[in-house]
Amino acid sequence: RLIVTDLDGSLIDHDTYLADAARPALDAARAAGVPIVPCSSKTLAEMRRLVVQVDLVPAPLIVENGGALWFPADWPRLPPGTAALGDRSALLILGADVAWLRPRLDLVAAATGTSARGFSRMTDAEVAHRTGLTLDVAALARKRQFSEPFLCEGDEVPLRTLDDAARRVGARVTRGGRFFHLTGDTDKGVAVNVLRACCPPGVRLLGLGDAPNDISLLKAVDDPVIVPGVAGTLHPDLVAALPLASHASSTGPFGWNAAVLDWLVAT
Ligand code: 2M8
Ligand code: MG
Ligand code: MG
Repeated sequence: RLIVTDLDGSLIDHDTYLADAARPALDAARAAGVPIVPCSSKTLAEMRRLVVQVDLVPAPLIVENGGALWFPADWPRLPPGTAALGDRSALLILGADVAWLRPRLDLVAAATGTSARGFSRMTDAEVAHRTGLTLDVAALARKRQFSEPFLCEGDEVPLRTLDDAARRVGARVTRGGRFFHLTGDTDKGVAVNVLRACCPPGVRLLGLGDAPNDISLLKAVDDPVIVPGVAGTLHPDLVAALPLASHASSTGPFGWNAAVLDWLVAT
């Protein structure tokens, strides 16, 4: 068994970025030897810090909305194409370099007549202000490698319109809790499928997520769970895309905790 989970709004609280309410389920998963694979919009730098803060057992990380799959040192099964990093960890790039993506964000903005403005045009202080992250962590969030988060302030532009324009220039747009994200031709689900292919056959995957960028993740797992958003309601796009998914009973790490404990008992 393996658990693949979104972070913000799922394992960790949308506003406080804490996982405290999920501690019982995190401990139960550790006791049962079930790895937890974080799968997020966050950068590798943010996620490596978070793994230490939440005290997760070393496991692969899916970073920047499926832009890359990272493996800790001595992970037994690496997919083909994975390259060693200096510290004995390893990285498989699935998406596009952010230097390739950034000019394409300007093309998407022009094609859709929007004000799309990415993280590279924001300071650490602005990102901290908009997210509630500390200045240090906001700096880590701006260390993008494979995606560019952006805002279209003042424009009510549908995700579909942005994604269509992005696909015409070889990229994609998805949506997290606060930002749109421009990526290469990848998503969280692509990364989950690569991970599954290098797991022992018959592995059963639980997946948890709360926002549109989690739809592909939830479609790629055996047991999908939709976590309600900040308002306590399920995102309608997720319910429509995943009619058979389970629904967590409450928002963020509280709902995550209950859903994971139930799954560990039932499977
Ligand atoms: C961004 O990601 C979240 C994911 O739901 C969002 O779109 O709201 C990213 O910039 C990520 O790196 C950052 O940690 C997060 C903080 O809220 O925002
Ligand atoms: Mg989320
Ligand atoms: Mg996320």
